[in-house]
Amino acid sequence: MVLDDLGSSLRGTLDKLRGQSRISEEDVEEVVKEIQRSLLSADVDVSLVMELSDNIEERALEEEPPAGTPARDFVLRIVYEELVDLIGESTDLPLEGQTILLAGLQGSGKTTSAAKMAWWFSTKGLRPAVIQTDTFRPGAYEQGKQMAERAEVDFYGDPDADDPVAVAREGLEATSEADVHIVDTAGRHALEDDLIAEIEEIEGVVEPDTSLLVLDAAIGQGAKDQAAQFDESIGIDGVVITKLDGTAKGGGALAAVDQTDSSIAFLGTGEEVEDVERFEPEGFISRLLGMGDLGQLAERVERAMAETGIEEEDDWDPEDLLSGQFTLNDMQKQMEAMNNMGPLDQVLDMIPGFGGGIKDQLPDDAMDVTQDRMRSFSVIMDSMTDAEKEYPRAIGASQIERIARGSGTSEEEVRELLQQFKMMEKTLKQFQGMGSDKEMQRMMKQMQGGGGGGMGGLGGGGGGGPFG
Ligand SMILES: Nc1nc2c(ncn2[C@@H]2O[C@H](COP(=O)(O)OP(=O)(O)OP(=O)(O)O)[C@@H](O)[C@H]2O)c(=O)[nH]1
Ligand SMILES: [Mg+2]
Repeated sequence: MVLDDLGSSLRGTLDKLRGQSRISEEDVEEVVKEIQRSLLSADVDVSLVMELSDNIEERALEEEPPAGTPARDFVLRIVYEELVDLIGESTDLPLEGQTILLAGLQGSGKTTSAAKMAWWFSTKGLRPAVIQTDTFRPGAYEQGKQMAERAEVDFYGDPDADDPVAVAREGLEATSEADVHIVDTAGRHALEDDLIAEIEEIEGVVEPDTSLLVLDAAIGQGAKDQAAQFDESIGIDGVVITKLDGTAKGGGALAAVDQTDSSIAFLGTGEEVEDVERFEPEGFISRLLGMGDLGQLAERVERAMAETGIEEEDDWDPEDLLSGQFTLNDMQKQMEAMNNMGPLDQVLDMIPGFGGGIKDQLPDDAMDVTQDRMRSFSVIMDSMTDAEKEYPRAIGASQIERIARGSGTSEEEVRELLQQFKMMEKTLKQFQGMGSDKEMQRMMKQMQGGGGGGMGGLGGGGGGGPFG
């Protein structure tokens, strides 16, 4: 995937900041250098890299982190925001009738992408048609026809024609019953005047709603000039990056996005018509930075808060689980909210730093709170004082008796709740401990070499969704 390497190296650098509350100039420099290295090795345009890193450096040094925000999170957010700013939203393609024109050099993947996109629109309930205007390359008609058949979409082409503009005109008429028209064009080895002239003419006849530039993921610094040329002649609204299933990172295409002030529409990830993804910047960058799926997390938290009536100012955040101030009060809120968010192990997946199987090391029963138990826990906590919820460790036998009586439950159930609380607290503490590099390395070593020695208390396997 694009920029995948950036994720791992950058994550390593950022993890060094874990546990620090202030960030030094040297730290910022190191992070910025790492970002530069990664982006450059992913073929991202040099001037673009410089601009991006300047912005990150400036903001990291000048902006004041919100109170209580760890340095790592603060920098992570800046890096994230700057990348979102650079890459932007996915190219707007409404799910309705429209005409899309594909442009690009020879072999960039236009014909394949035309069929893929047609297939994609057909999965959305629309009726697409592919129009093959490539009269330049022998075999183009046959290839386009076969791809369209595989995608099970309408197709128009003329194997004997030699005027692409006429084919485009006839194609639109012949496929007038289709909703979405995708017009494929011929490519050339390099940017040549006749290619530009031809596509300008086709554009004039087709009058596309959207013109997409198709780029091979392996494209390097040449992307910028190509994008500028096509943008000048027909106007580029978005980019399709193909062959991301190969080794190339696709970073070069970002220059085209920047140059045309456009965005990425689709990613091609294979030779079959189904090997296509709509580009999603948030999930993409979140994964890239090892931040879990930020967009999805924000959405879920929002929904959960709406459903449980937790007010915004309560500021409930799954990351509180790792903040060290875990109280019964939190547990009550969190359990309610999580109940609406789905299984705890899924929620943990979305917390930065919790991916990569770390949460699989949680003991099964730490997460094992069934719906029924949660309900009874909630009733029990309603009979506790605020002080008791803040300092559950101070709850003694006489209070247990009172709480059981007040909530109509048994003392055993109250003890069970306190037990559960301790277990969650302990587990979370363990993960907070992993924050420091040394501690993490020590645990990793034990896990790898020691036959599970040091981690002996922790069972493997995530365990089924306890809250679901
Ligand atoms: N692995 C992989 N191969 C792809 C992808 N997209 C296209 N290809 C392959 O790349 C080659 C060129 O793709 P085409 O779709 O023919 O490219 P084009 O831009 O139409 O080429 P011209 O019509 O000659 O300009 C073909 O062999 C495709 O199978 C992709 O996402 N992944
Ligand atoms: Mg083609």
